[in-house]
Amino acid sequence: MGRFRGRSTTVLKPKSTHQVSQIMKWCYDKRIGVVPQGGNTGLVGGSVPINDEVVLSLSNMNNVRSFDPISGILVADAGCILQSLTDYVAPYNHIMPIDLGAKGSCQIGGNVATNAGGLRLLRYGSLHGTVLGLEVVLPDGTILDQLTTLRKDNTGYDLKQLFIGAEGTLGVITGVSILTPPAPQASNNVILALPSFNNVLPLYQTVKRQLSEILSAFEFIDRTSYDLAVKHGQGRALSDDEVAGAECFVLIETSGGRREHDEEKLSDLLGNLLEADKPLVNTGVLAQSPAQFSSLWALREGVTEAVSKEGKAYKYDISVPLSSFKDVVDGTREHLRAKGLLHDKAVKHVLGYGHVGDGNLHLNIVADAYLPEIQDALEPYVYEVVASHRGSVSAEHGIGAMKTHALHYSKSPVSIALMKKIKEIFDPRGIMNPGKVLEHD
Ligand code: FAD
Ligand code: S2G
Ligand code: ZN
Repeated sequence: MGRFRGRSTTVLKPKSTHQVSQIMKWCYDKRIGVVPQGGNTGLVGGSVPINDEVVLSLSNMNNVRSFDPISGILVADAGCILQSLTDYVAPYNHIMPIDLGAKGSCQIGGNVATNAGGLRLLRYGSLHGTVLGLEVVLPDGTILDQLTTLRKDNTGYDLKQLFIGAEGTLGVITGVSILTPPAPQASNNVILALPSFNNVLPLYQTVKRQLSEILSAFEFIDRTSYDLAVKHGQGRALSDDEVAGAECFVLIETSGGRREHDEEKLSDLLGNLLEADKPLVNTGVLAQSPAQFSSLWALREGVTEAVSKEGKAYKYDISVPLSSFKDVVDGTREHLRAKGLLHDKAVKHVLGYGHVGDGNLHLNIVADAYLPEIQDALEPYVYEVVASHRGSVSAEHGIGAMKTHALHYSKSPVSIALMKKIKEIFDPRGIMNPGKVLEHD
């Protein structure tokens, strides 16, 4: 995403696990740094060399190894693009347990390496639960074959969990075994315009209660996010007067077993919301067709692209209590205003959107240009705000190169020391994605 540039001289694109093993053996012996690269959609600089490390791209390892339509267990090369796997399992009436705006480019190996969250985590959980096994090439070239398709295997330490979210710092993921859920018989979505952010929490409680098992996504975008998405052609879900007076928006998705049943539940919900004495929402648009279903999602998924078209983005992917989402966005805006940085030649917008059910806020600051005074105003300010809420400085995008200095805001010295011991065990020569996740002593 623009901010991170490397100077690598060599990109290797192996076609097999054996070739990855050969490459790692060579680089281990020669003490050459290696950066595993998937779709390069990461947002914290994890897939970009810091110096002249070799880039090891998994793009040429993109075959499905097996799929069991009964269990839904898929075994695929790490370089398979998420959208390709989604298309592969669809005819079998299965879906991938993960969905994110980068699905057209990101690879399942990169998703696992970053423990990507995304739009379906609320319903299908994290990759720590859906990944059944991994094949990993260790820094010295050893192939660790844990590519089990067993649902249960309680035999010793669950080593695969270490590589989920390790961001390529412990080994190269070459194969993934993942449980894909059955495709819902019926999916629907609705976008709701809220007069006040304060209504999001009570709305979330109402929606969880009324939709219960069919609720599969509950996404939030503030007014600035919505306006930028519309400005940059990411869809126009609501008319101007439907948008008037809206402070923020919520996108709800349902995925269930019977369309009539789900639609009845959704219509009842919408009716109750709009007829309440003190309505939590101004209005809502229920998707009436697959095209409209997609366009509602496009608006939410398109915020990232709209932000990058609007200017230079400072992105903070944080976990904080839902009740503080708005305060964190407004507080950051006021902090920048107090520093005299809120004007067209510096910071143009401060906006927030994200995955409500996961307590994950994407705080984005859009500037005219990357300026040291903006960076200095934002850090450590944002990280201290997150720490004051006992939140996480990285909810789903990882640490990469961008946040190594901020890890201590969310992990204790004891935790960081143990992580360094684990890194030492797997990568004693420090060739695996050097400079990412953990700071050098
Ligand atoms: P890359 O960017 O290539 O690499 C990411 C990290 O993983 C690097 O550290 C790299 O070294 C390592 N890596 C990659 N492949 C391997 C491998 N095979 N073995 C070992 N290490 C490897 N993220 C979310 O969590 N949720 C979202 O909702 C979300 N939405 C996004 C929307 C857009 C439009 C964009 C651009 C990004 C979004 N992201 C999101 C961030 C990004 O898409 C994810 O982090 C994704 O999982 C990265 O996958 P990738 O294949 O592009 O990995
Ligand atoms: C999302 C995408 C990246 C960003 O849209 O859920 O994870 O911060 C984000 O724009
Ligand atoms: Zn996200």
